Amino acid sequence: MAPFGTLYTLKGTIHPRARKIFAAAALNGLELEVPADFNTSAASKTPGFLAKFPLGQIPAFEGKAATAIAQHVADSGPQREQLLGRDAAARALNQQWIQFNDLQFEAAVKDLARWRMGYEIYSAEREAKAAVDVRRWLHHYEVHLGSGRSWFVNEDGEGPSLADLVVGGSFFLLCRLYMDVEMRKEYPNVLRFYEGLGKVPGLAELYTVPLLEKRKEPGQD
Ligand SMILES: N[C@@H](CCC(=O)N[C@@H](CS)C(=O)NCC(=O)O)C(=O)O
Repeated sequence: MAPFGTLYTLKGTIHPRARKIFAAAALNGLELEVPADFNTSAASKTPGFLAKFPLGQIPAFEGKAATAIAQHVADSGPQREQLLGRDAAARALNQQWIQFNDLQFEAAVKDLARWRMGYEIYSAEREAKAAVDVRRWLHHYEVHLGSGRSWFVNEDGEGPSLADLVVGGSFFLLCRLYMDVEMRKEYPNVLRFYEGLGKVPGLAELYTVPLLEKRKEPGQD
C-alpha cells in the first residue's frame, strides 16, 4: 500500500507530539513515511523545510501541526467514526477533551518535562505552578473515568477515540519523566485507562512506558 503521506518528525524516535498521530494511523491502517534524513532538529530549520512550514516546528504534515495532523489522519480511514465520533454529540465531546488536554493538561506536562529533558533552564516557580496544575487536571480525568468507563468519549466496546489517543500521548510523557509510584496511587482510574490504551492492538509500542519509581530531576533525562 502506498504511504498516506510524509510526516516530518524525528526519524527513529517517537516525538512526544507525534504519538497520537502514529496511533490514529495504526488504527486506520495507514502508513506515514518519515524522511530518512530527518534525524536532528536542525532538519526543521533548512530553507527547504521552512519554505513548506514557515514556523520550522515539528511534527509537520501538509501545513498542519500535531493535533490537526492526528485529526486529519483519524478522518482518513475506516475507523473514522470510532476515532472522531459517530454523531454530532460524540464529535463535540471529542473536541472538548482534545482541547482541554492540549490547553490545560499538556501545557502543564510540558512545563514539567522541558527542563527534565534539558530544553530549558529550571525555574522553581514554574515547577511549583505546573505541579499544582497537573494534579488539578489529572483529578478532572480521574473523576470522569471514575465511573469505570474505559474511554473518554466512546462506550467500552467501541475502542478508543482520538481524545483517548491525545490524552494518552500527554500522559505518556508525564509517566516517563515525572509521575512516580506515590503519585500513581492517587490516579488509579487514569492508570487503568492508560493501561487499556496500551492493550489495544497496534498501540502497545506507543502507549507503554516503564513506570518510574522516582521522579526525574531537572536535566536528568
Ligand atoms: N503547536 C505545535 C507545536 C510544535 C512544537 O513546538 N514543536 C517543537 C518541538 S517539541 C519545535 O519544533 N520547536 C522548534 C521551534 O519552535 O523553533 C504542535 O503541537 O505541533
